[in-house]
Amino acid sequence: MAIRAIPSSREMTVEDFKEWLKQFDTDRDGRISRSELQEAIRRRGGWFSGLRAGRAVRRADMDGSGFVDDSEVENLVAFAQKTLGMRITAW
Ligand SMILES: [Ca+2]
Repeated sequence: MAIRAIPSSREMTVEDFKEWLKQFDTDRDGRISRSELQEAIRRRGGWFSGLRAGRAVRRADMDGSGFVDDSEVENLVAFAQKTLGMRITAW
């Protein structure tokens, strides 16, 4: 599976962000687990990815399932902007 590189100088939309994150849904259950998010952070060159991934999943996970499902992905946008330095626009 090829991971699409995100040019850091370019802004991405929330849809782009979802597409990017979907690449890390390795078990293809349509949800992002802590370990899947950890891999995404690692690809971005983030530090303390395990800790950050766990915290981010907990914060985004509104229904307490332990996963970030499709409707909760938007809750990761602020995290990605702040922690991963991604520039994400509303549309
Ligand atoms: Ca998954």
